[in-house]
Amino acid sequence: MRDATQALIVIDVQNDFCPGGALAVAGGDEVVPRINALMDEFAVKVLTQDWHPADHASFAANHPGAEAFSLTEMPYGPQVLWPVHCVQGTAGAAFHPALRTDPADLILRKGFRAAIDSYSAFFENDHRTPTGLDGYLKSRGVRELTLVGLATDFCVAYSALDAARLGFGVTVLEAACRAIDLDGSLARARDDMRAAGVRLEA
Ligand code: VGL
Ligand code: ZN
Repeated sequence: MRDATQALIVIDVQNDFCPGGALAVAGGDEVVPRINALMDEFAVKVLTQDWHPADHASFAANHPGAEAFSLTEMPYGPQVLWPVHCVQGTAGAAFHPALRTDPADLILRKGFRAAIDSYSAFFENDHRTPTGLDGYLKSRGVRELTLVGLATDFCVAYSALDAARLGFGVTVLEAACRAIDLDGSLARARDDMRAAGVRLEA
């Protein structure tokens, strides 16, 4: 068991990101056994949940004529338009049924404002609106984070980059992550994470 300065952050292990889901990540469900085992190693455990209203601006369906996986410009910068996914209260937004959720100390929901997406568990995509997770972790004395989950190149990477910027020591366990890999996004995310001092481990 690691000490209470170390937290496990499990990003978005939800049905819509697993095979058969609305925004399925290849092998997304394969991360579950490793994550379940890791829960016993950490004193502090946080799960995040992508949690969008049906009228969310990140959904291509809410931009007439736009294709899923195309890019648009939002007031806060470029934004990928996704298939409708992780709508609040739907089966797709639920955690993978085999994921252990009972050991979690905190379940943090993000992306619940219609006008702004939130890949990171720390800040929405304007890089300014906080989710509150930084304060939660620091007030509990956490200094080191281990990140796992979905997807490596979006919500995991954005969370890792913000966490490093906020002063946490950050490790991403890549074997317990899976990527979307849209137009080279995985290679870019790995480069960005390494450059920010994030440790990438198998
Ligand atoms: C995610 C795209 C859209 C993720 C969430 O969890 O990586 N990706 N919403
Ligand atoms: Zn989303």
